[in-house]
Amino acid sequence: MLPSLDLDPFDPEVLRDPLAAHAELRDAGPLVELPRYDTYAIARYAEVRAALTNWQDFESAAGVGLTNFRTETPWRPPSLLLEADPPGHDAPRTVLAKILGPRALRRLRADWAADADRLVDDLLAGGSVEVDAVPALAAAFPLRVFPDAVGMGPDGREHLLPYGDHAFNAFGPTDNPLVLAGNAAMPEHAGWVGQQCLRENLAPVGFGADIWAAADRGDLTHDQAPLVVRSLLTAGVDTTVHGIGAVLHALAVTPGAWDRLRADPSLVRSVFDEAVRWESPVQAFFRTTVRDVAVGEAVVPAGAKVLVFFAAANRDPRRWDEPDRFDLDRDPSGHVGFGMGIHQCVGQHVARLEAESLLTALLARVRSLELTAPPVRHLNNTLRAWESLPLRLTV
Ligand code: HEM
Ligand code: OVM
Repeated sequence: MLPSLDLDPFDPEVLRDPLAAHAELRDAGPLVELPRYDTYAIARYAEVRAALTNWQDFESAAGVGLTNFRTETPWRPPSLLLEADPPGHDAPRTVLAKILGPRALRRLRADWAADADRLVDDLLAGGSVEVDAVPALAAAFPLRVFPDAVGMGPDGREHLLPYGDHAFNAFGPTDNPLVLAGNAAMPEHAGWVGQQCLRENLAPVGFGADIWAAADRGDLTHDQAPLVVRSLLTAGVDTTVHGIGAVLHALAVTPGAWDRLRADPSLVRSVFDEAVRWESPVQAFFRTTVRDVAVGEAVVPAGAKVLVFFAAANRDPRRWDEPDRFDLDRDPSGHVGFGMGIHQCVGQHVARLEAESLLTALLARVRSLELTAPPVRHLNNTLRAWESLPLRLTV
C-alpha cells in the first residue's frame, strides 16, 4: 500500500519549522501520496538522488512548482534552464556553466575579498557591534557584489529580493497567502527585471554581457539571451542571501564552531556547504512524471507532480550520521542542497565564492559571534530563510 499523508508542506506552521514534517515523510516510505494537492512526495536521500538524476522520467519542462505547465498557464514565461529539459536545456546550460564556472570566477575573487573587507570594516567601525545580520551582512554583501558582477546599473536594485522571493513562492500553490500577498507588486518588479535583461541596460563587462556575447557567437539565439539573464536575476540573489544567513546562524548557535573556524580557516571552504546541507535554503522542487515510474515498491502514475525534498534528503539518517548536527568536521559532499544531476545549481560556485569572501573578512576581525535575541524566520513556499538575525560581533 502506498502511504498517504494529510500533510500540507505549504502550511505556515510547517514552513516555520519543517523538520518534523520531513521526518514524517521520510519515515512513511520511499514514496508518499499527498492527496491534499493531488501530488506525491519523495523525501529519502537515495530516492531523492535517483529522481533528480532521472530527468528522462521526471521532467522539469512541466514546471518545478505545483503549477502544471501542460494544463495551466505559468505566471511568467518559463525559465530556459530550470523549467526545461534536454535538448532545449543544453545550450543555455552550457553557456551559463562556462560563464559562472570556477575559472571564470577567478577574476572576481580579489574584488569580492576587498568588498567584503570594506563591508565588515564599515559595520564594525573599529569596535564590537550589535546588528541584525540579515540586512547588515547576509543581504548587504550579495546585493553589493552580485548585481555589479552581472553588470547591472545602480538604480532599482531594491526590486531584486522581492522579485526572487515571489518567484520562489510561486512554486507553491498559487492561491496560497504568500503568493497572493506578492501578486499586486509583481508587474512592477517583473517589468523592471525584464528591462535589466536587455543588452543596452547591461555593462560591457559582466555575466550579462557574457550571455549576450554567447548569443553573438551563435551559442544561444538572441531571443534566448534576455531569459538567460533573467535566470541569474531570479535565482542568484535570495538564494545567497539566505545561504549566508544560514551559515551565520549555524556558526552563532553551534558551540565552539566560530573558534574552530578561526583556528583553521581552511574549513571556510566546507563550512558553507555544511550550512547548505543543514539548512537547505532551497527546500524542495517538483518534477512531473513523463510515464508511470517506479519508486521503491510503488508506482507514480504518468503526468503526476512529485515534490522532491532536498531538505529532507539532506537530513536523512539513512545517509548522514547525526544529520541534525551542524558539524564542521563532517564531509558534506553529496548533499543535495544545490540539487543533483543536469539541473544541479549552475550558480553554486558564485554562491560559494560570496560566502567564502564574507566569512573570511569576518574571521579576520571578529573574535566571537552570538545571538542577542531570538532570530525570526522569513516564510517562503520554497526557501528556508531568516528575516532577522540579531548578532553581537565582538572584535
Ligand atoms: C538550480 C539551489 C545559488 C542559479 C538550482 C537548484 C537548486 C539550487 C537546489 C536545482 C533545481 C532543480 O533541480 O530543479 C541554490 C542554492 C543557492 C543557489 C541553495 C545558494 C546557496 C544560485 C546562484 C545562481 C543560481 C548564486 C546564479 C548566479 C541557478 C540556476 C539554476 C539553479 C540558473 C537552474 C539550473 C538548471 O536548471 O540547469 N539552484 N542555488 N543559483 N540555480 Fe541555484
Ligand atoms: C531560473 C531559476 C533557476 C533556479 C531557481 C529559480 C526562482 C529560478 O532559471 O529562473 O528560482
